[in-house]
Amino acid sequence: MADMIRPILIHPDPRLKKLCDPVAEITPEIRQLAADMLETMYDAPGIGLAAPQVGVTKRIIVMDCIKDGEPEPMALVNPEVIWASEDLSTYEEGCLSIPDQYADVKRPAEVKVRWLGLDGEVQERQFAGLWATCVQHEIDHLDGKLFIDYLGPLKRQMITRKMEKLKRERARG
Ligand code: K1U
Ligand code: ZN
Repeated sequence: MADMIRPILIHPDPRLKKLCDPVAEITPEIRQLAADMLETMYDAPGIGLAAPQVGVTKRIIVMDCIKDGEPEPMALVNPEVIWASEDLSTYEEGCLSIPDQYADVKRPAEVKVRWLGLDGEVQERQFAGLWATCVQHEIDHLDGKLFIDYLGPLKRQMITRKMEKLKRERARG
């Protein structure tokens, strides 16, 4: 089947708050979902995307943090952080489910992640820089956590109200 751009859910949505289910087996449906997610991410455009953002509450993320040069699309099934550095780094994060809102978030500067590849092989890699920020942001999505959950309640509430307004406007057409 041809790859498909799927609609991205906008916060607040109960599917973005769910703990996602592990993937039991790499099937053709899982491979198609990963391909659709990459298509959706590049179209947005974004540097990452998690399955719940397209309404599928399974533990799958895609990423490509290469700014210039050859694209490096990655699909990670059941990703888990198995090591995190003590040193932290701050990045002004955005989210395709919270359009046009950005805020500084502090996270471990480097993380080692284990996941299942689409070939069914277990893989491990240490991420640094933007890749480390992005992979942690995407794994948070699988645990129902958004970058605004790291902010204070007033800032979080202000952004949530803006998103409710945006959704009302989009619904009116
Ligand atoms: O998960 C998402 O919502 C995707 C998000 C990932 C992310 C961005 C910044 C820090 C951590 C994680 C995005 O891709 S937002 C869009 C974005 O960052 C971007 C868009 C176009 C060019 C470059 C970056
Ligand atoms: Zn996001």
